[in-house]
Amino acid sequence: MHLLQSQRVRVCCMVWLLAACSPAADVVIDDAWIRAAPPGAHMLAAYGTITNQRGDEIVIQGVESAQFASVSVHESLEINGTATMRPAGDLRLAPGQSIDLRPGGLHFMLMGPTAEFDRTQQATIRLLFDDGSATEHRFSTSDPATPTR
Ligand SMILES: [Cu+2]
Repeated sequence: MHLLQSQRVRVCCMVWLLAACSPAADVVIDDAWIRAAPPGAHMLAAYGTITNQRGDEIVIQGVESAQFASVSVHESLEINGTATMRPAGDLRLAPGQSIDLRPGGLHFMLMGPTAEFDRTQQATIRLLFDDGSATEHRFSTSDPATPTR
């Protein structure tokens, strides 16, 4: 009896852990890239297509990376002919929805590399959701001279 009970507890824990981990596999960023910047650059921008493959809405409330002092979601816009950007706030994605982060629009602003960030490097960026979960995504650096970008 005692053994059975402890086994049941363990199974419950595993199910709970799996449930807590599930968002990781269900939020994907395709074509994740960082625009290459000159050595010593203080700010870099990351782009890609975020897709919510979960059955529920997701709300991205924050973004972070151990490789940068701060990461935020920005939106580029033009005001009176001047290019500027502002914080974009929370990103909400309905089930199945994708949003594009691309030059001239939404982007992740990477500020203050914690170590020299060169043009061959990759960055790991974490998305933080309103339910307390997080997903990790790899971004490769791409030279702006690349024709497709
Ligand atoms: Cu920005």
